[in-house]
Amino acid sequence: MSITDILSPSDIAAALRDCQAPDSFSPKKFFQISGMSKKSSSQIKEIFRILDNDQSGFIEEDELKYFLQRFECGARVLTSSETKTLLAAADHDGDGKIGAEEFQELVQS
Ligand SMILES: [Ca+2]
Repeated sequence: MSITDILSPSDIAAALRDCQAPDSFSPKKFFQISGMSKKSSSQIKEIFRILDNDQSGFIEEDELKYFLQRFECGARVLTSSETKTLLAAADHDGDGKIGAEEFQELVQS
């Protein structure tokens, strides 16, 4: 499964263009522009599996750094403040990582 099986390449490109400048990444905007917020729960779970690079069942802080590169390999890495903001937005149980359900809530909120 590749991310472009779920999202259109032009929507991904538009979402990445919107956050090209360091510290301009907004999770909510990114999920809207990329089309993710309109996907079904099972499609969002597939995206989660792609973002969970080591298949641990969670997206950890070190994986969040490379979040944009899972959408397009030439994209930039997230800054440490963007990583922390994204983690804080999703991590409701405070375990320092994002589970599949937390990710789905974040994307669909
Ligand atoms: Ca992981």
